Amino acid sequence: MDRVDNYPTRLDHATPPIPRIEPTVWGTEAHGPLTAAALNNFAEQGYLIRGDAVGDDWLPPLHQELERLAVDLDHTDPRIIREPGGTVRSVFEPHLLSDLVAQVVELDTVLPVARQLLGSDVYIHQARINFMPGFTGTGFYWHSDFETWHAEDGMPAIRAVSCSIALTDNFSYNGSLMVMPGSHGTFFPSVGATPDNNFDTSLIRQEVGVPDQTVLTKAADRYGINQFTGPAGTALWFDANLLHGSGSNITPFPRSNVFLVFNSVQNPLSEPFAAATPRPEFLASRQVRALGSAAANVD
Ligand code: 6CS
Ligand code: FE
Repeated sequence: MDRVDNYPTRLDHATPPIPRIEPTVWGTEAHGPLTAAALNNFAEQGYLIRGDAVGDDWLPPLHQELERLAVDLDHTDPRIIREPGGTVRSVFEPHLLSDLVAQVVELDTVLPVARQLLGSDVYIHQARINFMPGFTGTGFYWHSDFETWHAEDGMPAIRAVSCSIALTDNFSYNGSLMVMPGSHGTFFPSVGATPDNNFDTSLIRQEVGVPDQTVLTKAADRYGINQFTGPAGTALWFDANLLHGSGSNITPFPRSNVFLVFNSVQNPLSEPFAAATPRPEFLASRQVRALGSAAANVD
């Protein structure tokens, strides 16, 4: 039986933007800590910022864990992504490599928010630490995460959310994340087939699957651009399909964040929609195990 692809992308010709089919918010005020006003704001903007996702007391041990991971991991481990100059850019699966990061996933300030937004039990689709080191941290070009997760990982629907927790102060000038508020309501197909083993390069510099400059110009005119800044411990929650990116960091101040991507257990990965082979488990988990003890109080 041919499956339905609601978001065809990476074709050999340009196709028009596709209005989003799924809701952005699946749960209600009764299902978690976010108020109806916060949920409405997330539905409209595609993101929200919550202070104190991790308390100040968590930050020193988390920093030590980050340093340990960057040093302890075998330098050939594929989960370590390095900047062109050799400094560590990202480490994937930190929640499996560090008990402390695993505890962050299940904090009352984290897991219940993911369940409420996605209206179901959730699991970690992908987790990473982005180090964005001082002076050498290079940015991430504009993109929708869902475009990659749909094309290369086989994520069927837009029912996933990212939680980016600042582990260092995120200033406007040290490579902070930029978002186009409201852009999550439209899927922007890209042109060009996925090369084999695309992730060998896309995690350093994504070139395939990104909107072209005409689309980005129209999107920026329509939605504007907001920057995520905040003290260490602040969380940025953003919808899987929100256009975002970040500049490089030429300041002495690192911008380290831990990214936790929650996917609904109702939205398990299937075969890639626009790639020859699925990406490895550390980039896109196919082990759908509902997080936390109590089953979510949502249907
Ligand atoms: O390819 C991915 O899954 C990752 N790439 C980017 C630029 N953001 C989302 C995700 O972590
Ligand atoms: Fe991204």
